[in-house]
Order: sequence, then structure tokens, then C-alpha cells
Amino acid sequence: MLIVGKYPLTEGRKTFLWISCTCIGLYMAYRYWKKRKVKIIDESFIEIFKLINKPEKKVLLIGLKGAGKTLLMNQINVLCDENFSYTVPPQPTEGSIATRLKYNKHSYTIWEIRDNQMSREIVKYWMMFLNDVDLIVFVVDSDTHKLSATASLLKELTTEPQLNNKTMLIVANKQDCPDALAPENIKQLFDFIDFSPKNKVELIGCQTEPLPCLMIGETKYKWYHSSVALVMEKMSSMAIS
Ligand SMILES: Nc1nc2c(ncn2[C@@H]2O[C@H](COP(=O)(O)OP(=O)(O)OP(=O)(O)O)[C@@H](O)[C@H]2O)c(=O)[nH]1
Ligand SMILES: [Mg+2]
Repeated sequence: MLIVGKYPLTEGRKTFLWISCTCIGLYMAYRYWKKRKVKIIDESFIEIFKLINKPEKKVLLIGLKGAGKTLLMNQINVLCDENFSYTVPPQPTEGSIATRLKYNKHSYTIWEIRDNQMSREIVKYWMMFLNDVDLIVFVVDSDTHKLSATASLLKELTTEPQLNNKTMLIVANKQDCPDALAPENIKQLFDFIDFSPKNKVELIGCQTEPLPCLMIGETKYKWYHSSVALVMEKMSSMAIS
């Protein structure tokens, strides 16, 4: 028979000791489980707060009819989502198209706003969409013959007081066209815009054509031009800053 202190360890005492140890063990396991549960909840909250602190960036995509906004968006979509594909030529946009995508761990909603039919009212029309916008992307057809109309529209747009302090990226698209003006020359043509870094307006060249031939049996493209990746990188850095 075992002797603990002065008292012999009888069967009754053994059972009592065994039950006490089990209870203490169970209680400690419960305390540990509860602590872990609280920790997991804490971690979930941290994740939620991280999301809250990284709100979606809003980008407004504008420009004259046929400047290439939709094809640019299609190729940006391919860049951000490997399952995306598109047909060519794109249909003229009716009203607006909103695209949500993720790029470099940030979420973006990009609104393509079509030039409404009354060209003289177009700037006022775009202003209606300007609330909470982090970046305006203005797509330009770089064809020499189309640039003067675009220049006068941009002049009107940049004098809008609502545009003060808004960040804007001008995309000089269709650089592959034989009559396209190079980005540096377009900058000179738009001399009414202050392209200094403090003014938060930048210009970048881009092209989304010529598209490669599709493989036999394929009807949709999953291709983007390398300049589109540079445009997306610039859009992202300007929208975040
Ligand atoms: N050569 C050339 N053509 C282009 C380029 N980007 C677009 N296009 C063509 O230009 C036409 C208009 O393109 P869209 O993307 O529909 O233009 P958009 O600005 O969305 O036009 P709307 O929705 O009508 O305002 C299509 O036929 C395109 O194939 C480019 O970089 N180079
Ligand atoms: Mg369109």
C-alpha cells in the first residue's frame, strides 16, 4: 500500500486523486482552448481591419469615342485574371462599364464612361462621375488627325475647378498607328497642362494592337501588349499615392 504523508493511499483516496487530476487537466485544456479561440478571433479582426485600411481604389476611364478604352480594359483584365478572354473588335460602350479587379494586392473599380452623344456637354457629363475618384485615366487616340479635337476637350476639362488636386493619367493610345504622334510630342501639344510631378498629371504611351493571330479553334484573345502592363503599373502607383 502507498503512503502519502501520514495517510495511506486507500482505493477511495486514489479515486478522489484521479478525479481531481482529471478535472484540473480538463480545466487547463478548456482555458487553453478559450485563449486560442480569442486569438483566432483577434487575428480575423486584424485581417478585416487590414481590408478596411486598404479600401478599393476608384478609377474613372474617359476619352473620346473610339479612343480604345474598352480594348485597353480588356487587356488589363487579362493581365490581372488569367481566366479572362475577349473578342475583337469591341462593341461601342453603351452608358458605362464597371470592372472590378485586383492588382498587386489592391482592389480597383474602373469605370469606363462613354462619351455621351452631345459632345459640347461631355465635360459636364464626366464631372458627374468625379466623386471619390482616386484617379482619372484619359485615353487619347494618338493619331495626328484626331489630336486637335482631343486637345481642346482636355483644355476644357483641366480648367474645371472640380478637377483641382485630382490625379490624372493621360494614355496616348494607338501608338502602333502609322500617323501616331509620339508621347513626348503629344506632351508638347498639350502645353496647357503642367506635367511637373507636383501637379499629379502624367502621360504614358500605349498600344493594344496589332493583335497576334489566334490559334486554330480559338475565338477569343487572352493576350495583352507589354505597354498595357506599364499602363496598369502607372495607374496603380498613381491611384495609391
Ligand atoms: N491600331 C489600333 N487600334 C486600336 C487600338 N486600341 C483600340 N483600337 C481600335 O479602336 C476601335 C475602338 O476601340 P474601343 O476599345 O471600342 O474604343 P472605346 O474608347 O471603348 O470606344 P467607345 O466605347 O465607343 O467610346 C476598335 O476598332 C479597336 O480595335 C490600338 O492601340 N491600336
Ligand atoms: Mg468602349
